Amino acid sequence: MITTTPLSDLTGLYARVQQFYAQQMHALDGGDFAQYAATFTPDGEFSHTPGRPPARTREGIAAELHAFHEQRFGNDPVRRRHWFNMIRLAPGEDGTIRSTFYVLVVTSRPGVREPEIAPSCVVHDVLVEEGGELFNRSRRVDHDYLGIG
Ligand code: SDN
Repeated sequence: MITTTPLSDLTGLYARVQQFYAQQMHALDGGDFAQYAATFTPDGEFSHTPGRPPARTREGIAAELHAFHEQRFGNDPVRRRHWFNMIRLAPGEDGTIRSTFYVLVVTSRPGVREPEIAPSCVVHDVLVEEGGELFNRSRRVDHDYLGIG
């Protein structure tokens, strides 16, 4: 069964979450890993690829992203864009917000017109509001091609 929170209760939060995600992913796709990590709580946890240990704390998350990009792409001049869609919010009794959504990662290279579209993922976020701002307490990325999620 599909249950929905009344739209009037969700519209403001939905717009805020979308704006939060846009700022967060512009930071990531722009290569500013420290700014991306700062969108997590100080003790935040981030798992983006099954098999890699989850990164913890802002310093740990930024370091993991530097290491991953270095290992995966080295000097390959890729432009990556993470496209979020189908965001489903479930505000909890405890004040946290569970957010589940789809992601396609689009990778382009200079001079190559057709981008690569992979992986296709489902992301499970726990968001919290602190001092009027949203933060990720955790993020787990499941990859469709691995049959998880
Ligand atoms: O931050 C994300 C990510 C992400 O950082 C990813 C990374 O590589 C670094 C939010 C939502 C989704 C993602 C998905 C990925 C994919 C992952 C692995 C890959 O590109 O192969």
